[in-house]
Amino acid sequence: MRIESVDVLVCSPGRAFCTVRIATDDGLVGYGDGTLNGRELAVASYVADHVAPTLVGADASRINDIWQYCYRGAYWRRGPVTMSAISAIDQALWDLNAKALGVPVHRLLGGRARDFITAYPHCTGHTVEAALTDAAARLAEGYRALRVQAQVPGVPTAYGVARGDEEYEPASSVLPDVEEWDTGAYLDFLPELIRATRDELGYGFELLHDGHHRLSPSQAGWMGRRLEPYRMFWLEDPTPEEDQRAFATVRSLTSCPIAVGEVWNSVHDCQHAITERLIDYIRIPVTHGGGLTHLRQILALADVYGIRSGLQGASDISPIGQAANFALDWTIPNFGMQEYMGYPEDTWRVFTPHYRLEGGVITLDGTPGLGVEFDEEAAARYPYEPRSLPVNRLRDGGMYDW
Ligand code: CS2
Ligand code: MG
Repeated sequence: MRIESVDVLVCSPGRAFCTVRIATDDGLVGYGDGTLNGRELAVASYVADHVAPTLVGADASRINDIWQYCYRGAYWRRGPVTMSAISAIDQALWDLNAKALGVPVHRLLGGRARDFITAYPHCTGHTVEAALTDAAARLAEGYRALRVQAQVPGVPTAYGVARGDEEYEPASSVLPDVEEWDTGAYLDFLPELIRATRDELGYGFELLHDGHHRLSPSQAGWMGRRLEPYRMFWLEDPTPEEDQRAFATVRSLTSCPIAVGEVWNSVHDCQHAITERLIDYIRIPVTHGGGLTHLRQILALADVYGIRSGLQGASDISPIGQAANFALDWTIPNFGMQEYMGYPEDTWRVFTPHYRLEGGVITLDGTPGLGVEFDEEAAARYPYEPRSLPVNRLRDGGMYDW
């Protein structure tokens, strides 16, 4: 099981994905997801130009050693590009090793700790009414947890809300779109949206909302207090994530549960937030968090502090990365919730999943490996199309967090 090749395949079936393939001299192949939305080629270059040549000839069964070689062996550590690159390699190795043994990856992680994985979708609309219609339709499909977002009155384009009638996709233009942000309008609006959701649809489901890094700690505390009567499952990213200590202020002001982590990449990004119990859910996806090998460690630390998982599952995590999330969701003791945003139709012409999402729950069928097939010929029919995430400016033109 010597590594013969490490290749990167970047394609755009409906949206861009960066996939790493590792092949061994005995004919085994494993795939991993290294998609970093809008920065796909940076990860591709990191893997292809800097790491792939160093792994040829390595024993593919030594996942732990290869992880340490890629992380500890590099002087320049951490960060989204590096950790997504390491993740893609790590996922490909878990996939390959599980295929070699003829078992799903979760069996290598000790087996299932639950019968199904609870998933939440995105419910959204240009008005409160439209968002609630969407939410009601998802409840009718069987979902028992919903993320609800809607257009903020007075803010022309909002995070989580599509521009026209098409599905929402944040990276939708070649150069970054400039969006406009108004914190006051959001502070006025969100408690109304959440109140209307509970008034209209009741309390028989878990309710989530993503603030997308846009409040100060005191504003977040103010907001959390206003949401307390509506029993939120979580308020996500109330403040920018890089300031771990800011969550102490949010915590001191509200009992609303807080979910954070989709832009963290390493245990060192969240060590303080975890050990000081500043958050309730940790959202680092396998794809951006150094792979199964590293995220497992982060989730084990979180468990010691009573923090549960809420792994990011936006459309920019490929179906392979999602399956890697599920391998952990199945096996950890501290599972909380799994995001499942969904994919454009064309994505399914390249990726064939063996997981099922029905009635708001995810199940797997026992296929060896991560359980997602990647069709390289089909991928070649969808050449890479670069897309950027938007940027945010305030009304006065000053830059703001997106
Ligand atoms: C989001 C993402 O999934 C989420 O909660 O915050 O949609 C995020 O905006 C994208 O992953 C950015 O690429
Ligand atoms: Mg988010």
